[in-house]
Amino acid sequence: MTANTIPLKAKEYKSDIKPIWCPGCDHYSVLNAITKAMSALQLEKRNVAIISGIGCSSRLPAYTDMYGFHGVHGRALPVATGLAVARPELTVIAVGGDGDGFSIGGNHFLHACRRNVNFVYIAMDNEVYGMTKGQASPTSPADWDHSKLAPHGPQIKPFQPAAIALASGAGFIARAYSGNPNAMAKMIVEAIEFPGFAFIQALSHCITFCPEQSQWKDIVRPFDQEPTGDPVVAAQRIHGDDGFSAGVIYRNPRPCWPVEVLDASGRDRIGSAVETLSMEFQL
Ligand SMILES: Cc1ncc(C[n+]2csc(CCOP(=O)(O)OP(=O)(O)O)c2C)c(N)n1
Ligand SMILES: [Mg+2]
Repeated sequence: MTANTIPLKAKEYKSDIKPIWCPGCDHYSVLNAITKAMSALQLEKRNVAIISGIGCSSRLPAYTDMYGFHGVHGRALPVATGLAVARPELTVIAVGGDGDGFSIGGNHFLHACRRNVNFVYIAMDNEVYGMTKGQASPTSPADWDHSKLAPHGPQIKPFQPAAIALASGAGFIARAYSGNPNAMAKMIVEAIEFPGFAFIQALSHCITFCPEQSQWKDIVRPFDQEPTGDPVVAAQRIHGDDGFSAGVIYRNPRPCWPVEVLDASGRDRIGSAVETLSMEFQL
């Protein structure tokens, strides 16, 4: 911010497009938390890009007044990876749902954690495929029996985003709750300031297909310990929890790819990055 600039309020980071999320949907809170974080950091709108896949949650970029890309189901992370590699001066934030990020996009999640490109990923986890009318998702409880496609529940242990992020090498892992957008905004600020891939699982209640999630407001509580940089302690904390403790769990920076890793080896940063990504995505 320059000396004469009037500070931007959170609402000024929103677009004029009225969200079509259901009344009471917690995705509104995630939008509010993101714009509060932008205002707290006074980021210039032209220096922020929000990248999404497909889903109710993935509509979020349209509701902001920053650069955005509403992409293909499950592919927010490769797009965000490419952008963050090509334009390292930008603040890149990928957003999307639990279906988008952990089912069709699950493979990209593992490799984004492992690769450690400098961007933020906010997975808006409502434990359901909201947009397609309420099918079970990877994070649905095993006995969640509201979907006609799984009348006895999925009967599978839910995907554990924080544990999988840790095992895959993510350096910043947090769990936020939409019922507390101020705490979520603070976590987003910390995630943006973290040098590397930063993952936030944002518990975001789906009022339409999972009305029982309204109980989360009585269940979610803060982690009773500060973030750790020790992966063993983090694993114990994650596995010893029922998935409803919120806060930054793990913080352990390591060299970002490609800026620090490839520069250190004296290779051309963009050229090498494009070459490696092309091989991986078979371009
Ligand atoms: C390749 C492809 N497969 C399937 C779909 C159908 N589809 C659209 S959104 C969606 C799931 C959305 O769930 P989630 O990512 O959890 O977001 P939410 O709507 O719950 O916020 C699916 C399966 C699609 N659009 N594209
Ligand atoms: Mg969902």
